[in-house]
Amino acid sequence: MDFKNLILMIWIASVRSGRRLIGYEFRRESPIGQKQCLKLCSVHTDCLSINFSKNQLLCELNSQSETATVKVMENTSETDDFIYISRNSFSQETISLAGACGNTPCPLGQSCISSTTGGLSCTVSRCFGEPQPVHYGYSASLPGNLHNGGFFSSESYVGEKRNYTCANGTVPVGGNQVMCLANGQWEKPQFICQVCTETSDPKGEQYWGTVNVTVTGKTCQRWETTTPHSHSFLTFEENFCRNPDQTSRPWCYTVDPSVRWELCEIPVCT
Ligand SMILES: *[C@@H]1O[C@H](CO)[C@@H](O)[C@H](O)[C@H]1NC(C)=O
Ligand SMILES: *[C@@H]1O[C@H](CO)[C@@H](O)[C@H](O)[C@H]1NC(C)=O
Ligand SMILES: *[C@@H]1O[C@H](CO)[C@@H](O)[C@H](O)[C@H]1NC(C)=O
Ligand SMILES: *[C@@H]1O[C@H](CO)[C@@H](O)[C@H](O)[C@H]1NC(C)=O
Ligand SMILES: CC(=O)N[C@H]1CO[C@H](CO)[C@@H](O)[C@@H]1O
Repeated sequence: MDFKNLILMIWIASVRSGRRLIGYEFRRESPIGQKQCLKLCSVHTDCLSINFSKNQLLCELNSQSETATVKVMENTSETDDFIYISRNSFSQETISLAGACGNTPCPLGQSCISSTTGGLSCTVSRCFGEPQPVHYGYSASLPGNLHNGGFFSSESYVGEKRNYTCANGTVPVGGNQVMCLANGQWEKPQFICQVCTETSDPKGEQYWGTVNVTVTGKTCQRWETTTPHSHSFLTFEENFCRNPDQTSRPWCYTVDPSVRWELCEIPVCT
C-alpha cells in the first residue's frame, strides 16, 4: 500500500455518515461537490470541519470540529443525508491548496472554488439584488401602498431557488421561484405578478387590474364603445375586466358579436 492510499483510508475512517455538527456553521455553499467543499474549507483558516449533503450538494463550513463538548448530531431521517468531516482528517493535498486563490480574499459575491479544470479560482457564488418578474395588470393608477415584492432574504447562492413574494395586491401566477444562475444573475422569472381580487372583495368590484380577455380567451370590447354590443357602462377604462353590476366576478363585453359578455379569470389574493 502506498502513501496515497494510506491517506485515503484515514480520511474515510474519519468521515461520519449521517452526522451533522450543529450550531457552528459560518458559511454555506450550494450546489457544490464534496471535494470542492473540502477545498473551500481548507482555504478558510477558521474552518475546522464541514457538514456535506450529497443529495442537496450543500456544503456547510463549521467553525468547530467535534470534541468532547462539541457534539455531532445523530443521524435521523433529516440528517441521514449529511456527512461530517473534521478538518484534521483532510488529506495533505487538500490542505496545501490553502491560499491558492491568492492572499487577498475573493471579491464580494465570489468564493474560492475548484473549477472544472481542477484548479482553484475565485468563482461567482452569489446573486445580488432581486429578480424582476413581469407585473401584469399594473395600470397607471398603481396604489401608493404597494411595496415592490421580493424575497425578504439577503443570502442567495448560485444554484439556490428562492420564493418570490409579489407586491401586496398582486399574486404570482405560473410559479413563484427563481434560481440564482452561475453568472450571479437571477434567472428570468417565468411567472408574472398579477393584480388579484382581495378576499374582502369576493366579487372583484374593486378590481383595478388590466386583464382584457375573458376566461375563454375572447378579447374584451372597449367600454366607451357600443359595438358590437350596446350597453350603458361607458365610463370604465379601456377594455379591462370590471364588475359594475354585482356579477359573481369581473367580466367584460366581448368583441365577438355572438358572445355578448363573459367572466374573466382574475386570481384571488392570498
Ligand atoms: C445512521 O448512519 C449509519 C452509518 O452511515 C447507518 O449505517 C445507519 O443505518 C443510519 N441510521 C439510520 C437510523 O438511518
Ligand atoms: C416556496 O414555494 C413553494 C411553492 O412554489 C412552496 O411549496 C414552498 O413551501 C415555499 N417555500 C417557502 C420557504 O416558503
Ligand atoms: C401587505 O399587506 C399586509 C396585509 O394586508 C400588511 O400586513 C403588510 O404590512 C403589507 N405590507 C406592505 C409592505 O405594505
Ligand atoms: C390587452 O392587454 C395587453 C397587455 O396589457 C396589451 O398588450 C394588449 O394590447 C391589450 N389588447 C387589447 C385588444 O386591448
Ligand atoms: C456547523 C453546523 O452545525 N452546521 C450546520 C449543520 O447542520 C445543522 C442542521 O441544519 C445546522 O443547524 C448547522 O448550523
